[in-house]
Amino acid sequence: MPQQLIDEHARLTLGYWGIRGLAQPIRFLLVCAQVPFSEVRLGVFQDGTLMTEAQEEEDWQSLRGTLDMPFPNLPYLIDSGENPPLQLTQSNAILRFLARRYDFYGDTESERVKIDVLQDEAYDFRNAIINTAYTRGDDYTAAYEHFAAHTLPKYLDGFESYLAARRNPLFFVGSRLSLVDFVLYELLWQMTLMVPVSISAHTRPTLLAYIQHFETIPQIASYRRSDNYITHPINSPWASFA
Ligand SMILES: N[C@@H](CCC(=O)N[C@@H](CS)C(=O)NCC(=O)O)C(=O)O
Repeated sequence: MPQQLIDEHARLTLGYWGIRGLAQPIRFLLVCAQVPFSEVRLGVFQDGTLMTEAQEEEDWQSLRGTLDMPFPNLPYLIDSGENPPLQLTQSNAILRFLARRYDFYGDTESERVKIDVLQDEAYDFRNAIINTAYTRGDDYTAAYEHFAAHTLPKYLDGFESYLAARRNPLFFVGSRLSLVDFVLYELLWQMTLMVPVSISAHTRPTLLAYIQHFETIPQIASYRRSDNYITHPINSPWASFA
């Protein structure tokens, strides 16, 4: 049985592994929207202890069979306030749905285009991170070195110069939070741990200031101190970078 974090005022339920992964930007968005949500966290027992790889797969397969969705996957979101309940998968579709509903999708068509481009750029970046983080065994060292020397600088330099050229470099689009801030903060924060020198006052000061500002947003600051906040694992516990 997966861990259930029930908020009795919630009409939304987010299902995912008990890790940050693809769900973390969705969690940040809901927290900033101040919307109550329940969570089903797979791979974790109710008391918070981790399951084995075999147990977590069994946990997911038995839940999967109960989901009424055309493409069952993790993360999923169920809105039981709709009739019939709205059920959706695909992390980016979930983010866009919530961003439209809770006003994190820009103010103009030009901003929405920028958000869409950045969301896809971020997804490419994440796939590169994941390919490295999940390279297991002896191959990890070479994969990591290649990532740190070639792949990472390409993405981080892109984001650094994009933000540095903006009038308001504390947000990726416009002058307020949009869905891409939840996605990009998560990936940039991860990089401060995976490749520590990659974002610092000397290397990429605009990205560092961006991360620091995001963490001062009151809802984010209090979420980071809460019991439900996951600091680790970022990826599956059995990944090389977890
Ligand atoms: N494109 C999908 C990818 C979803 C995905 O790969 N989910 C992983 C966890 S990060 C999973 O374990 N899915 C369950 C499965 O593959 O059966 C998304 O963005 O939501």
